[in-house]
Amino acid sequence: MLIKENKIWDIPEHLATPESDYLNRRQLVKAAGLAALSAGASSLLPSMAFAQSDPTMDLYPAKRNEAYKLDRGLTPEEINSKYNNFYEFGSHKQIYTKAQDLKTRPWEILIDGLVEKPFTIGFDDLVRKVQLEERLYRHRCVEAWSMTIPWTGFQMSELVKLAKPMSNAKFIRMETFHDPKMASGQKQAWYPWPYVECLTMQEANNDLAFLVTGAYGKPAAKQFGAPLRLALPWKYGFKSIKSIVKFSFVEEMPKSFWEQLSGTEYGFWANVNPKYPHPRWSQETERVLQTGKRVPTLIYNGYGEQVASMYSGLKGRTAFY
Ligand SMILES: Nc1nc2c(c(=O)[nH]1)N[C@H]1C(S)=C(S)[C@@H](COP(=O)(O)O)O[C@H]1N2
Ligand SMILES: [Mo]
Repeated sequence: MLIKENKIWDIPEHLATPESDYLNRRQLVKAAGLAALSAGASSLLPSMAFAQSDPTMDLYPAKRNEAYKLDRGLTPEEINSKYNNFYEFGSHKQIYTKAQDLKTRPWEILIDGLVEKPFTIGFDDLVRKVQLEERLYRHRCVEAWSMTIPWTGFQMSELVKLAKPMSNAKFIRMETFHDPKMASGQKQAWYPWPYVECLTMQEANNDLAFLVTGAYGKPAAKQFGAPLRLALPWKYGFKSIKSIVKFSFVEEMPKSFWEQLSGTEYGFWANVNPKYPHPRWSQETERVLQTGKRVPTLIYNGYGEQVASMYSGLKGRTAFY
């Protein structure tokens, strides 16, 4: 969480290049196949071996939804896959090796609380009940670094529809698996496991709220929070909970994992805003992974048009920490 004080640069020319120039999808898929063939090569990504035997492989690559555009290049897969936050496997950034211990099948998801009828659904059934698409999203961690990712997944509103919530449901509380034998980070008893995150019903039904099943044109690598994680690009990254096993529809505002640890630093809303510093560092700029550059941070991470109206009733800092 150490932040270096750097000069604010303008967005360099090469970052404004359309992402299509950065990543030709066909080439990428071909490269992935070649890398998998040359097994043993140190450059082989752990995600690739996994993807070969994945039961949902036939669903990839999903069609890209062109409505979701980036203002900067895509972060290369080998950078994204080796710089992650996934505290269940440790509190450093190089957890991709440990994260390979995550067992992603069978994967049962419980939908309960204020719904017509609680139920459990296997991930492989769920993924075939929804419409998968690819979206290019920005991601802004509260630690002031950022990246861009080609996620594959489905709109969270589809899951809400399947759940059939009752009219008194106001929030959705989500939970990550809890298995300290598999995930050694969960042996650290001072953390309030399991990881919990929450949204209002209105936020969950916003078009931008995206449940992720894949990345880079194939099923999600374990370190990305396979087989099902959230992507909320207008909020700080910690809201985008990984490896979800439970969605509970509730009436009272739940407390998240990070809020339990430090409520003044990681509040319920956690909407990106450069004007409101984290109590221990500025949020005015962000380090763009791989580029070595800092760029100005945008309010709602640049997604204000789609989300700002949801927060018109909240005053000042409240909506941001
Ligand atoms: N279950 C769980 N979900 C999590 C985290 C975590 O430690 N555990 N870290 C969060 C944080 S702080 C960030 S920035 C993103 C990181 O996602 P990435 O590793 O795919 O970049 O996941 C979020 N979701
Ligand atoms: Mo984060």
